[in-house]
Amino acid sequence: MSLNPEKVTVPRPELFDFHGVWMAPNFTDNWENVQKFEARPDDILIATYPKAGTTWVSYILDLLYFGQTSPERQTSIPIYERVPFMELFIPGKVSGKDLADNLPTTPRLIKTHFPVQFVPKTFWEQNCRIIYVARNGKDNMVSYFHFDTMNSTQPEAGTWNNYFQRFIQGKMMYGSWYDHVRSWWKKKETYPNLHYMFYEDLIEDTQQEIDKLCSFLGLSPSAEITEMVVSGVQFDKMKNNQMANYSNVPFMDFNISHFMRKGKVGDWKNHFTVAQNEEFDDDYKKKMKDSTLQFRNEI
Ligand code: PPS
Repeated sequence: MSLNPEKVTVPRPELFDFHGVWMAPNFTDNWENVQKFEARPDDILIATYPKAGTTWVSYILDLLYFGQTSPERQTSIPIYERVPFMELFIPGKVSGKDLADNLPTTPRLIKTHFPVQFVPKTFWEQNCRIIYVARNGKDNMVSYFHFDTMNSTQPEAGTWNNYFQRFIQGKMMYGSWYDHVRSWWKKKETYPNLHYMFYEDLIEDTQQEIDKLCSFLGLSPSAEITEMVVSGVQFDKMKNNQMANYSNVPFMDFNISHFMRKGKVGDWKNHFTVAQNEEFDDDYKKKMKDSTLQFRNEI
């Protein structure tokens, strides 16, 4: 039985060079409006390269802010409506920007995959808090590959070998992972309201990462609430939670792969050949040599 029975397959988009970043129309067609987004000082932007843990952190924030005050939200509003995807523009659907504009909550939680240079300027002007989540490149690539196989709004994934090369070349939707994680990391030097966190740390010690998030956000939840959040965002809970697992999104074919797929660090070992691993490591050293950013490919 299909988990998302009203599945719709749309023609796969082609990537094109958009201000120096590989993108596709669903994320650029509303560019002018998105750039004019009017951020409020209490807006919180969750920024990631795709497949780095966006949904996980979005759900953590949603529970921290609204888990107690709006319990009905937990059973009736999918995460992608609670935390709109700012630049998403699918003809015939409400745009991410409009959803974000009309969010009734305070704060408004907003998702983006934009590289740092694409973020609308009001977020900086309003000194909004921004949370960036990064994931090690190997697992990020594997997760993205499976996502592209099952999501017809993404470019065709093709073979794993081909995908591996494309990732290294940065010819992915939202461009180079290397540029993305590095330039957001650099931004931290000049923009203190940016909390940079890692998927691997969240896996290793979810509670500790939530504590750090709370301290960044100026929240002091009771031990009971923290426990409720930690338990509510465990992988299996989210995988079985229809409001968090994307099972009602028509463009995703769960017969191919699930959105909540494995949720692990080190799954790349089941995909990378020895030669690919060497190639990745050699190339990584060159590309990342000037950055102080450190990733863990295993924990
Ligand atoms: S997206 O489409 O860019 O918004 O995807 P994103 O949410 O950033 O990333 C999806 C990957 O995150 C994993 N995930 C989790 N891992 C552990 N615990 C929890 N709670 C969790 N929630 C989401 C999800 O399974 C995807 O990773 P993979 O490796 O494909 O399983």
